Parts: sequence; C-alpha cells; structure tokens
Amino acid sequence: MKIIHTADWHIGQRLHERSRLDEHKHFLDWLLETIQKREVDLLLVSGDIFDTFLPSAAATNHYYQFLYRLSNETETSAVIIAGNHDSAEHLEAPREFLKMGRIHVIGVATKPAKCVFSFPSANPRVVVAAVPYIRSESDLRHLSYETEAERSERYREWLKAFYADCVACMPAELPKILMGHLFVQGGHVGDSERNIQIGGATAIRASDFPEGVNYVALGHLHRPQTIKDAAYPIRYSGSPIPLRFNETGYSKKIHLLEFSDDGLLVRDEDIKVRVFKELCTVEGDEDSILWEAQTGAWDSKYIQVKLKLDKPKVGIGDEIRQAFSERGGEVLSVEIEVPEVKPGPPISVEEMERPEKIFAQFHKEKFDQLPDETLAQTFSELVQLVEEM
Ligand SMILES: [Mn+2]
Repeated sequence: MKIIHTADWHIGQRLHERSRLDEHKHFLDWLLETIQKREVDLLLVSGDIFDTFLPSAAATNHYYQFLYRLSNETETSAVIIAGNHDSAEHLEAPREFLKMGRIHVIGVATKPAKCVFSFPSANPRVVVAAVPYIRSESDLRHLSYETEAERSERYREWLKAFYADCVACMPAELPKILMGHLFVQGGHVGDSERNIQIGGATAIRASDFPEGVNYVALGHLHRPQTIKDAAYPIRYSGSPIPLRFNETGYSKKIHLLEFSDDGLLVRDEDIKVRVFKELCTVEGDEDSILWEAQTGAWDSKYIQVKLKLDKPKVGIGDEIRQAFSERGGEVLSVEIEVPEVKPGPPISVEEMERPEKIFAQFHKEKFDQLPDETLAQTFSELVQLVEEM
C-alpha cells in the first residue's frame, strides 16, 4: 500500500501580485506523474488546498482538472481536508460527487466516525482519520467568560478527544494514519503561515495524539519537518512551492509511505519537488546589484532585491527591474533601505528658520537639489494660507 502525503498547495496564491498558477499547474502535473510512476494507492492532502476562501475560477479549474485526471487516469484514491486558508464549506460542497471518483473531502469535522476511511474499500489495508482545521470561533462553542489560556486548553482537549474517538472507530488490526491541519508544539514556523495559533499559545503536543498510530500527516507549516521525540512519525510535508522569498534555503518535498501487507511501515521516503520557478534574493548597494544583474543567470527567475542606498534616488527601482529583465529575470519587489537621518538638537522658536528655508534644506538633503521655482512657489503659498488661517 503506497501513500503520498502532501499539503499547503495554496493554489491561487500571488507573490507580490504575481500569479503562481503556472507553477501550480506544473506541480499538479508532476504530482500526477509521480503517482503513476510510483504506483501510489492513496493520496493525502492535509489542508490549505487554496490560498483564499473564494479562489478564482482559474485556481478552481486547476484543482478540479487535477482531481478529474487523478480519478480518470489512475486507480489512486484521495483524502483531502480543509486548512485554515480554505472555506471548509466550499471545499466540501461537491463531496458526494467526488466520492464517485474515489476522492474523499472533509471540510468540517462533525462526528469522528464520519472522518474515518479505510483503503482499499473492498479489502482494507490502511485506515485514515481526516480531521480538518478546527476553527476555535465556530467549531468550538464560544464561551464569553473564558480566558485565552483556558480557550487554548479547551481547543487542545477537544482535538485530543476527537483524535482518540477517531482511533476508537478504527479496526484495531489496520495501520492507522491521522491527518490534521494544526500547530504541534516544537514545530518550526516560517512567516508565510497565517493564523498559526488561535488565541495566543494554541498548540497541541506530540503526546496528545493517541497511542497505536503509525503516522500523522500534517499540514499548516510550510517547511517540511518531523516533530522530534514522538512515538511515531508526526510530520509536516510542507508546501510544494516556496510561498515567500525566505522559503528558499531548503528543498520542498512530498512524502511517500509504504505499508507492507502485514501492516508495517516499510518505506518512508522524501521526494523532492521539482523547482518550477526559482526564487532569488539579491542584496547590496546600487553598483553591486547592477553588476549582479548584468552578469548573473536570471532567465525565468523571480527576484527580490534588497537595495542599500546612502540617500533616496528617483527611478532606481525601474533601472534595476530593467537590468534584470534584460537577462530574462523578473524582479517582483525592490526594497530600499536608506539610513535614517538623525534629528539635530531641538531649537528655540526665536532661532527657527522660515518654513520655506527648512523645506528647501530638506529637499536638498533628500533629492540633492533645491526645489524648482514652481514647487518653491507652491510651498510658499501653502505656508501663507496656513499663516492666514
Ligand atoms: Mn498553509
């Protein structure tokens, strides 16, 4: 029984307004290919399918095209849960219809028994509990007298009990996989995960998962990682594409598990996701960045520029964008860092300069020249207006 665990697709995500749909399309094609090549029986997607509650038509289309192909071109089954970015209700709406294609979607956790699925259905060899993201505001009853700490604790207890109830519904002899979209204490948080905690310190602990489980397939954290010191693998697959420029120092992954016929985990393999688009960060002063732009290999890369300047310079952003684009790179963001001008000692009213003079000095410092006549005139009129008020 071969199983792939992935999560946090975030289809429809934009990076500095740049659509990522091409990358998602490549990823989903690659995933389907991998499923076919490795003869995978079951696909687990642990939440954050989409980036937003109401994904665009194009994003929705990519998702359903993939499911259609999975159902038609393979024998693979799938279990999909909603994450915090998904609308649980929207994701779940076509549930009955998707079941016809061996695809099981759980958006809202109702009863533990409804979250438990065995595969293959005719002759089960593995059992999965699909527990979607739990919203403290709607899934747990709101109690107005509760402190945040109490609420966090109640969230933890609720999840702990729900997982235990799921396991109680599972046939004892089958390998057990739990799915979830949540934060486990000890996990490494990047900065592209939104609402990582509810009400402050909400995290569940590795020891909160029940005994007798074989694998926990998690979503929520975007860096692939396994929680330390747990009795069995509790793992985040991470997002398949880097969602921010700072998610680039490591490989993106999906996980391939294999259970033998007698229920042992005989394979636990990382598969690196192909890089569909490289994200790069270039830092330095104007000269070094322009030199890098003119000499580096930037073809079809997305670039973030962090530029250090002594003083602001009009049009530098465009100049940099142009330089990279001449070598095929696309600059998505230019952050400019200018040293802060320290304010001088305070001066008395008698010593104060006329506003026109201060403005002229300010302009000279900022743009290296005095304001032109029109601007100086306009400013002086403004001052006059204020003084006459
Ligand atoms: Mn996510």
